[in-house]
Order: sequence, then C-alpha cells, then structure tokens
Amino acid sequence: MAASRGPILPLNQRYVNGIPVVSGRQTLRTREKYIVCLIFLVFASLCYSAFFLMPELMRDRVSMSISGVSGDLLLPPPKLEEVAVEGGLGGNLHHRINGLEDIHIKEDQDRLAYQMEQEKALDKARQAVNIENNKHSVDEVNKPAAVEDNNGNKHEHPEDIKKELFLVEKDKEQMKALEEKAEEKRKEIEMKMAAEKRDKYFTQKDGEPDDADIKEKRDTVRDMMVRAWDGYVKYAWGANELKPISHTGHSASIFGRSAMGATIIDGIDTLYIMGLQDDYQKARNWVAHSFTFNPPSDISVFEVNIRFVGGLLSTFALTGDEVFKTKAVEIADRLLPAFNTPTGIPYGLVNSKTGNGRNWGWASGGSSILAEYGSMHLEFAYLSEITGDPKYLQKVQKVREVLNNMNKPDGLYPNYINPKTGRWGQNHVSIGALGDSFYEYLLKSYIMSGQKDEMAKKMYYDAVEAISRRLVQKTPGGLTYIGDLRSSRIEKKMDHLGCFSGGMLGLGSKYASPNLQEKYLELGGEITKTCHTAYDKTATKLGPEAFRFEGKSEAVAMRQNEKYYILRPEVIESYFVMWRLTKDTKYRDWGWEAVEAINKHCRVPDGFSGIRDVYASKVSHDDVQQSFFLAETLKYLYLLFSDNDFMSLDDWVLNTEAHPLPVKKS
Ligand code: DMJ
Repeated sequence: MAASRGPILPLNQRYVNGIPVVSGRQTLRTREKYIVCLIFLVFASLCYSAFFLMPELMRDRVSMSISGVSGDLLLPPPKLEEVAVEGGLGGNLHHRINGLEDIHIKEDQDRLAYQMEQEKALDKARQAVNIENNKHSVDEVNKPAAVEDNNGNKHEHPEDIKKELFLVEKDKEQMKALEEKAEEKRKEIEMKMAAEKRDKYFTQKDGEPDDADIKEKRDTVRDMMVRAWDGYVKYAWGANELKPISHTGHSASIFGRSAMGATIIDGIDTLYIMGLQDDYQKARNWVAHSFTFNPPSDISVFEVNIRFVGGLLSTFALTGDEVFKTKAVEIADRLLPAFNTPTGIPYGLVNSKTGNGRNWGWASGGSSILAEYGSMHLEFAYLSEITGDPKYLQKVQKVREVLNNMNKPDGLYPNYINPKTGRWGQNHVSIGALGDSFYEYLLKSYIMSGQKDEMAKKMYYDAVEAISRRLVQKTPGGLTYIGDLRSSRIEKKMDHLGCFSGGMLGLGSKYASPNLQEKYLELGGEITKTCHTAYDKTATKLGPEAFRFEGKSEAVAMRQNEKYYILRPEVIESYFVMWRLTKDTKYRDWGWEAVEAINKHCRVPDGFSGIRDVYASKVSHDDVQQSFFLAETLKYLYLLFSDNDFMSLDDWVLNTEAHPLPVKKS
C-alpha cells in the first residue's frame, strides 16, 4: 500500500544497474518541511525589502550625511517669496500650516469659479441671442459664406447683414436703457431740489414782514386773492376768466374760443407764493388731471406763451413738480410751428391743430408785432434749460440775431416787421402797447442768463439810450414821460402798459455801466412818479388806459376810449421794483393807495371787475376779472408788502405776466 502511494519528493532515490532501489525512507519529515517553508519565507522577505525598502533607507542616509551643509550645495533652494503671513513677511509658505490656506489651491479654486461664472454668463447671453434670433441660427449651417451678384461681385450674405443689424438694434436698445436710467436719476435729483425749495417757499409765513402795519396790508392783499379765486372757483371753474357780476365764465379773443382755465394757470404761482396751500392744491390737481390744451381755433402765440407757458414754468420752478414742466413743454411745442417763416420771426397767431400761422389782420400789412415776437425769450430759454433740448432757445435766439442785424432807424425798434421779407412795417415806436415787453425781455434775458447773454445786454442798453435820446419827454409841469414815435413825430401820450418801464429802467440801472446807473435809476423813478400822477388825478385814484400831455392837462386821458381801468398791473409793478431798489417808503404808500382804490371801486361780492371810467365817481363795472389781476396785480402788491429778500430780484426774474423764473447761477 505504501509503495503504491509513491514518494512526493524523491530526494534520495538510489539506482542499481539502472533500476531504482527502494530505500527505507521515501518522504521528508514534518520538521524538515517547516524548515523548508521558513527558508522560503525568509527569501521572499529579502526580495521584498530589496525592492521597496532599500531606496528609502539609502535616501535617508544620504540626507542625513548632507544635513548641515549649505542649501545650495547640490541644487539652489526654492526662492523665498515674500508672503504676508501672520506675524510678518517672509518664511516659506506651507500648505495649511498655522491655519493659512494653501494659495495654490485657493488660486485654482478661484480660477475655476471665475471660469464657471464666465461660462454661465456666456450661456445666458447665448440663450438670449438664440431665443430672439433662433430663425437666424436655424439656417446658419447651410448658408453660403457670401452671395454673388450677376457681375460676379461678392456680397455679404443677407443673413449676416440681418444678424449685424440685429446686433446694432440690440446696442441701441441698451443705449436707450442707459439713457432712461440717466433720465430717471436726473428727475430724482430735480424732485429732491424741488422738495428743498418747497420747504423754503410754501408757507404763509414766508416773507412776512415784522412791521405790523405792513403785515396787515400784506394780509389784505392775500384776502383779495382769496376773494378773486373763490369767485372764479364758484362760478367759472375751468373757463378762462370770471364775469364776477354775471357769475359766468368769460373768454377774451386772445384765448381763442375754448375754455382753457387761463385763470387757474395764470394764478397758480400767486396762490403758491401766498401760501394758500389748499387752493394751490386744487389748481394743481386740475392742471394734472383735467387740463387739456386743444384749442380748435387760432391762438395768440404771445398770450399763450406769457400766461400758460410762463405760468406753468414758474410753478415748476417754485415747486419742482414735473407735471408743470410736462404741460409747459406740450403747449410750447404747439407754438413752435409759428416760427416757420422765412426769417424765423414768428407769426402772431397759430392754429395748434394744423400748425398754420398768420398775423393779425390789423397789423401793418401782415406784420408780426415787436412786443409779441420779442417776448418769448425768457420762457423758451428756460424750456431748453430744463429739458436739455436746445430747439426752444435756438428759435428765440434766431429772432434775436435777425433783430440785432437789422438797420434800426435812429437806434429804435419799430413795432412792426414783416416775417416773410424781414422788413420793418409802419414806423411806429412805443414803449407802451406793441413794443413794451420786447425791451423788458432784453434786460431780463441778460439777468436770467446769470449776466452771460451779452448780446441781449448790448441790445437793451443801446435801445434804452436811443429811447432816452428820442422818446423821453419833459413837460412844463415837470413830469417825465416816454412818448410814442409815429413817422418821426412824437405823440404826447403814454399808455398804462408803458408804465412798467419805470421798474424796468430802475432794474436796468443795477447792471448798467457805472456812469449811467444814476441816470437810469432816476429816470425809472421819474416815470413811476408820472404814472402815479395819472392815478392821482382821477376820481377813483385808479389810472386810465392811456394819458396825454397836452396843454395844461398833464397825465390825463383825453378820449373816452382811454378812460377805462381793467385791473392792470403795470403801475403797481413799478412801485414794487422801485421799492426794492430804493426802499423809499413812498412806493409802499402809493401801492396801498391802489389797494384801497381797487377795493373801493373794483371789488364786487364775488371777485373784482374792471371799470369803464376812472374819472367818474360813480363807477360802471365791465364785469370781467382779468386773469392778469391774479397773476400780476395781486402778486406785485403782495411782494411790495413782503420782506425784501422774499423772491429776491437777484434770484428771480418775473416774466411779463409776473411769473417768476430762476436766475441762472454759475
Ligand atoms: C399782461 O398780460 C402782460 O403784462 C402783458 O405784457 C401786457 N399787459 C398785460 C396786463 O396789462
């Protein structure tokens, strides 16, 4: 049995004659087997060590043998970076030692984050372009690079052109969005400034004088405003003017046929200045929500400008409320077609629907009128200022330049000019009707521009010199007046309208060359005195529409149609300006005389009315409360009895309808 099993390892087999001889022991003993295994294991361990452990041991030995030797013996050490670490500069930066982050890891992370952000943004942009332009990209693959025309010329592919156009459009949109943002910012700033102004001007206390007597006079004037306003609100709301006795609305031909709330717009800044807050708010709401300017007939460019555009602009200037600016722009834009004449001198009338302009039939062969076309500058310059659109200023500047270049007979400006030919009409010169506010606007343009408008300044002082040379007259009784010139003959008459010139000459003295200042201030005073005399000589103590200097009668109306008083402001305007310039109390006294006379003769239960004859002690009312009574007459009186620095003439110019516009500060 044992032989049949055979040896596992025949280690010691013996042979006799080539035949294996069976020995006594054929296998290894167990102890021997263990030894063989052990030897094998030792051998395997040695092999393993030779491969994996020896190099490390060798390196450590080498490393130990060169420690302490200069670092650059074999290889230069890495350069020490100056890295800001806690405790100061210097030192090798080790990863995550002392809580410091490994900059390499950090940089990698940042770079990765940045790339991801960029990818995201690009993806977004691609999506946006694809959404809007998917039809462009669909054909992209198949489209030829360029197209060839019949002559073999290559052109950009239409799809490329379309795409470029699309991108241009996109740029434009972005620009528009930016502009809108800038505009919003501008509005925000304007509103802020307005709020500051509002705090300054919007209470009845503002401008209140210390003197009890003057304060009472001022309060009386404000009560007059309340009466005039209340009557209008009650009986004529939305109409142009009030008929205070008939209790209905009224519209003079200058307004055309439609009701445009002239009294509201002409009177609103007076309500504001007087601190009549509730009334102001009511007027403001009407302007914002009910006022539409859509007259079906021809309108007077001048009247609409000075009352409507002027009233709205001034309320905007006082309050900063955008609604007034918007409406002013809307109306001014309707007036612009009037300037479409060969010379740029506007027509007196314009149809706001068709844009057709024309002149008054009675005005010297189709002429435009000096006081009308010459009294647009303040409003239009201010419009350009607040809108940033130069077109308004350009229109009126053109008018200025045409006039500046004209030949002026004796240095004077005739009242009529043909807007087509640019030739003067009839030779009639006047500081009253038809000429008046042209001169006023020259001076005030200069003041309003922050004394920058040199052309206006020169034209004003040249004109005033010519007037003082040719038109100013002295009467035997010692009065000074400014007569009209008709075909080189002086007409010895002065219009009530011309009485504004006392204040204008006085104001002009402030900006005149030093050698002329006294002369102009004195002349302003003299004219104002003459106008007061015209009031003083009547039974009502109210002045006539025009007064003459003939024979012994001086400053008296001679003709029946010159004897009316329609609540005009010009004489009171000069009292106010001369008071501010001289502080001579006679001007306040004269103003108070006018208040008493108006209250005595013009006041009716529901407002104020003009009177037909200032010389008649029993008055006859004309039953019209003119809008300029609220805009001008009452405003000037209120300012006359207010503190001197309230609505200072250094800060404001009043347009010819007494609407204040701000002086530009550089
Ligand atoms: C007002 O409308 C203006 O003052 C204009 O300049 C002429 N006159 C009236 C008031 O009298």
